[in-house]
Amino acid sequence: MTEIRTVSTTPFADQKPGTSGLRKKVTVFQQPHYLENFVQAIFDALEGFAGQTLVVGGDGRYYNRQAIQIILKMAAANGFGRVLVGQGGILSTPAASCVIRKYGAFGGIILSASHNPGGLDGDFGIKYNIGNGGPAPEKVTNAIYARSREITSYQILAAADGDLDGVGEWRLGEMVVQVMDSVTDYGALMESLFDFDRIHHLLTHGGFRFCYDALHAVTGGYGTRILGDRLGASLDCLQNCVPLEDFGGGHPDPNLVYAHDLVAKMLGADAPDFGAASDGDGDRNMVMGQRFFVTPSDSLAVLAANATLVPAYRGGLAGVARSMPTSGAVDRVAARLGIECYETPTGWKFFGNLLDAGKITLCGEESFGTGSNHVREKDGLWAVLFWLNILAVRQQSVEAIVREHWQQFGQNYYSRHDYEGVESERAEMLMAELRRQLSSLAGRQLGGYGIRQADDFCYTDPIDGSISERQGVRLLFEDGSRLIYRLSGTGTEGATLRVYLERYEPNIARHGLDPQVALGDLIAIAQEVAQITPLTGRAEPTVIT
Ligand code: VG1
Ligand code: CO
Repeated sequence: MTEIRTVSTTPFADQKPGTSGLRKKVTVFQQPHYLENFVQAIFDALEGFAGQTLVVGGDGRYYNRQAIQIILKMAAANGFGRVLVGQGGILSTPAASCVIRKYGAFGGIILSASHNPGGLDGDFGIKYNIGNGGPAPEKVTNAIYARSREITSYQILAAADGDLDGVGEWRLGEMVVQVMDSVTDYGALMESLFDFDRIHHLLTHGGFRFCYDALHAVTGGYGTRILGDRLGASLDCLQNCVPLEDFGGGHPDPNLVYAHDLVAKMLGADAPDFGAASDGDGDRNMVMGQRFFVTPSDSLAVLAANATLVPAYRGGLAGVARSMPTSGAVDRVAARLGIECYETPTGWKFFGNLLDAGKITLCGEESFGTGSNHVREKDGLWAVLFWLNILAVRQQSVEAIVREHWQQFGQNYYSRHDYEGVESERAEMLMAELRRQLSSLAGRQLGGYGIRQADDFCYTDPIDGSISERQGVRLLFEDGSRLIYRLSGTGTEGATLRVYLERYEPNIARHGLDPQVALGDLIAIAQEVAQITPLTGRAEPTVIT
């Protein structure tokens, strides 16, 4: 007989989910009852899951396996009927979303701190996704947080750990645990969207050279199986594709700073034609051509403009959406196509309603996230396949495609400056000071730029009417340029100030400059208005993307 134990506990005050779930140091999660409290708070915030299916998987980082064993026993004790878990505890974030949808699960628990470093000294994270496969909306995360503040006990089955490594089924009390191959369902979904024959031909004929870097994170297995085994990419195209619990000591964040091996290769003399990387949990992507970087905002716009070249989107797009700080490049494509473009707060959870209602087909964020209605998460490998499909059809270089795009639509120069690890109080003070100035900023001239509007972004969900306030301070200039300030909701140490800069350039003769030069005036204004150096003590950003 397996016994359900009710364990007494006391609340932790810091279990408020951020932009994408609860993220903390591994050592915080390892405290007695810490993970259990949060998982019980999730279950307590939900209704009607008795006998239903839960999906569980993670990015394979340190503590993934231990956490999954705990979650399985708690799911059994709380009355779930079945848990689908990825083999070895592995499911990329988009694969988890795919599995939740495909099998009509009640929801899913995804274990990931995404692009944050892993290992004993690194970060861990957990988030809940609802039955549409997407991150829980704010009303659910708020309920989970509220519950975590008053929790007094949790329920867990007294049972031995089970086998996560063999595909198959076993029982935990009344509940069935089904260990499933981590790649099969997701791979089949990709094959249903893209022209795999054409991509296979591109990768195996005509000397096209390609490099995919999994940064030793979760997409190692997905890349090897889908790009390698299925699409014929040779092994030397697949770099850092062995997933490691600590990501090999690296920072699994696909950008110009952290994806250094790939970037060096793509900027080198003998660069491949196409390079791409994904992050810790497989939902982000970076795309590069030969000695050419594609900004994520441009990537979204190029995918939207070329969508009908891909089987899944041949019939056209219902609409598109981007997060507020993402550049307006995709807005111009939407205007040309005569479709709606929605502007949402930062974080994928805000796209879910628009996707469910069929208002949008593609969406994306400046933070290397792009996705579509095929799942309810952003999807790194999907974006790579989308680009490969376009390249296979157009038979042009990445640079030629992007430059042609700028000729047609103009170029939205864009950059994000991050100030990481700032003392929280100083960062809060900086934001408070900016908010205090808002009313006096509108109408002012700063270094030749007139401010048309200054506000704190507030979003009303067009589907359910829910309101999300204080989503970022915006300075909108007369010429369409924008400056945005917000604090990160995914960090685990101090605060990260993000400054987003954008300027539109219609003149072809001025395209393709170094964005830091093209945005020079705005960068100076951004530092001046927010008093970044005096208030944070930082002369320079830590990461520029
Ligand atoms: C960051 C990004 C945001 C993204 C979020 C989760 O959030 O800016 O666009 O949705 O990470 O991505 P923040 O609050 O730190 O700016 V992931 O790949 O970490 O799940
Ligand atoms: Co991620």
